[in-house]
Amino acid sequence: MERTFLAIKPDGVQRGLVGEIVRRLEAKGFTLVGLKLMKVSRELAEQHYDVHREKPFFPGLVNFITSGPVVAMVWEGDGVVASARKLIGATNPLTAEPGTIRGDYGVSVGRNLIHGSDAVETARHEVSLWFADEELVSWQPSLTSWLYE
Ligand code: DAT
Ligand code: MG
Repeated sequence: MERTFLAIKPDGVQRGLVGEIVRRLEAKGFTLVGLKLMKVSRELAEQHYDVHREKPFFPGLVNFITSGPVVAMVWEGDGVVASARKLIGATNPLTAEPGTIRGDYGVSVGRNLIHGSDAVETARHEVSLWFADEELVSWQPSLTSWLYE
């Protein structure tokens, strides 16, 4: 089963949106297999955002993600990587569609509430960067037969 890495950023935690964001993913039918609240180290932040290292917004991005607690999560489900990106919405909350997390709750690209892996390969890398194997729980929700044909 496909897995993706999602992280509620410090703005989402400070604004009390953890429950709402988790609720949306649960309600969609995805399965939570890993969850932890953490203060992100500068080293982890820089590794996580390595592809953006040369961008002008990189220092601000690293400062922001290390500025307060983050909720790191792994979610599982058929097609969860692309689908979670759709639930999250476009990078800039001002242009993100209403109905998406960023579209409903954000107004600025530097405060866009949540990270989601952008591809299956990236997800594999990010899950292993943020979680040890023993922190992930494989389980079969009893609802499965009502979610999948
Ligand atoms: P996404 O988070 O939608 O995958 P991304 O990978 O292009 O977007 O960028 C990573 C994060 O960097 C993004 O969530 C917010 C920040 N960011 C991106 N573009 C930015 C910009 N032009 N100015 C400020 N921050 C930006
Ligand atoms: Mg990205």
